[in-house]
Amino acid sequence: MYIGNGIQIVLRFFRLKFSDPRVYASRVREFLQLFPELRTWTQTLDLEQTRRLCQSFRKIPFREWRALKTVSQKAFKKRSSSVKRWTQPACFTLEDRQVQSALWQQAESRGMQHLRQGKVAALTVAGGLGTRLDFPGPKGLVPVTPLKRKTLFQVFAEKLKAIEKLHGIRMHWFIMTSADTHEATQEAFQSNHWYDSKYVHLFQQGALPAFTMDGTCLLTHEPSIHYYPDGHGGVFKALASTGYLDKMLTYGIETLSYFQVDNPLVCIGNCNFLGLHLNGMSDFSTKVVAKTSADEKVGVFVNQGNVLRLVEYNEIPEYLSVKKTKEGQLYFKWGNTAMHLIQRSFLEAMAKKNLPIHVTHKPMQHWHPLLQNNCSASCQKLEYFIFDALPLAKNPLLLEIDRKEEFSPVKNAHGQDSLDTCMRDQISRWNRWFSNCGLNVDLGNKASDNTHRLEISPLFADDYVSFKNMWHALVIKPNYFENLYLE
Ligand code: UD2
Repeated sequence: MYIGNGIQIVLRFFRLKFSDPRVYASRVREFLQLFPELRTWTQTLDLEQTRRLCQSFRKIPFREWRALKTVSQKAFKKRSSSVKRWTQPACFTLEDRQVQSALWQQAESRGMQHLRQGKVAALTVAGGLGTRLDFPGPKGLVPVTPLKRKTLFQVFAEKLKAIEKLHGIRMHWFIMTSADTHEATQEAFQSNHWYDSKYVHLFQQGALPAFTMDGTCLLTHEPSIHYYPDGHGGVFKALASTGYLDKMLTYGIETLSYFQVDNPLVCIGNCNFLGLHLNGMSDFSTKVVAKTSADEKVGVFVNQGNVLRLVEYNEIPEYLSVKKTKEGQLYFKWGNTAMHLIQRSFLEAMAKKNLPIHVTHKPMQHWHPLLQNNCSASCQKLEYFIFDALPLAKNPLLLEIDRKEEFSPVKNAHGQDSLDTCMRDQISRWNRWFSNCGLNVDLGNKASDNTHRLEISPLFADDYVSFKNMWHALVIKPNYFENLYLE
C-alpha cells in the first residue's frame, strides 16, 4: 500500500514537473542559440510540441550540436591543400597474379587456413534505402537476379552457404542497418530464413541531423529534429555500442569481409585476398578496379606522403581526376569497390576515434516550420565515411580485381550501376563461365534486352573454378540454356 502511494507521489511529481513550461526553458534557450531564426516559431508551440522538440534535441549533447552546426557552415570545397603531394599508390594488379604466381598461390592457402579456422566473418553495410532505384524499402530487399528475382540479401546468404559447403565453416554475418531499414530487414530475415538466424547479427548505425543551406536543422511536422543515418563510417561506433565488437572476440573472429549491400557479384570469402592481407599484416585492405573513365562515380586511392587515402569522387579536383600518365592511362586509376578486409582490432581502435564529417548537398524532404508544410530542397547531409580510417591503418593493401567477375553495384533506376546493367553483368558472367568450358551459350543481345536469361545460384557455384568442377561433375547435363537455372 505504501509502495503504491510512493509511486503515485513520484508520478505526480514528474507530471507536475513536466507540465511546467519552465522545465523546457533551458533546452529551448540552447536550441535558439543555434537556430535564432526559429524564435517566433517556437513561441507558437504548445507544451506537448515543446516537449517533443526538446526530447529529440537532447539526443545530441549541446557542445556536439555546436560542432555540427559549424561543420555545416564550412562551405563545401574540393580538397585543395594537400593535393600537391598526391602520388599513385601501390597495387597488387591482375598482372602481378601471373608474374608473382607462387606468392598468389601461397596467399590462397594461407587465406584458406584462416577462413577454415573460423576467423573470418562477413560485415555488410545496409543502412541505405532503394530510393535511387524507386524502390520503397531497404536496398537489401531489391530483387536483382534475372530468373528467380532473388533479393540482394538472399544472394549474399547463398554465397555464405556456398562458403560453408566449400570450406566446412559457417560464417557469422554482421549487417549494419539504419533507422530507415532495420525493422523491414529484421522482418525479412525472420520470415524468409535465408540464413541460420544464430549467425545473423543485425545492428543499427547512429544518426546525425541535417541542415538547410542556410544552417537551420531539418525538422519533422511533430515537431522534432529529423535525424538521418550517419554514413557507413558510423559502423565503428555502432559495432562498439551494440557490443558486437566484443561478441566477435568471443566468436574468435579476427578479420571482417566488408561489403556494401548493393553489389551481388561480391566474392565474400576470397582466400587469395585474405592471404595477401594477412601476409602484409594489413589492418584494412581493399579490392580496386581500374576506373573506366575519369568521371566514374567511385572514390580513388592516392598516396599522400606515405599515407594511403581514399578521395571521394565528388571531392577530387577535376584536373587530378583527368590527369594522365605518359602511357595515356588515368594517373589516379584505382577505383574503390568498397570491398574491404578489416581487422577486428582495427575496428575496435577506430571506434575510439572521431572521423571527419563529410557534408554533401542533396535534395531532402523535410517539414518547413515557417511555411508549415513539407518541402524538398537541396540540404546539407552529414555523414562519416569508413574509408577515412585508412590513413590510420597499418600496411593498407590494394588488390586489383576483374570487374566483370566481382563488381556490378545496383545504385540507380537507369543507366550505369542500374538494375539493367547489373542483370546484364550477372548473365554475361555466367555465359563466360559456360564458354570457358567450351560451351557456346551466348544469348547475344537477348541477354541485354533481358528477354532471355539464365541464372546460376551461388549454391551451385560462385566463381568460375567452382563452376567448372561442378559442371564437369554433373552426370546429366542440361542441353538447353535459355531460362536455365542451376542450384
Ligand atoms: C560508394 C562510394 C564510392 C564507390 C561506390 C562503389 C562512398 C561515399 N562512396 O558510392 O566511392 O566506392 O560506393 O560502389 O562510400 N550506407 C549505409 N549507411 C549510411 C550510408 C550508406 O549503410 O548511412 C551503405 C549503403 O547501404 C550503400 C553503401 O553504404 O550500400 C554506399 O552508399 P552511398 O550511397 O553512401 O555511396 P555510393 O554508393 O554512392
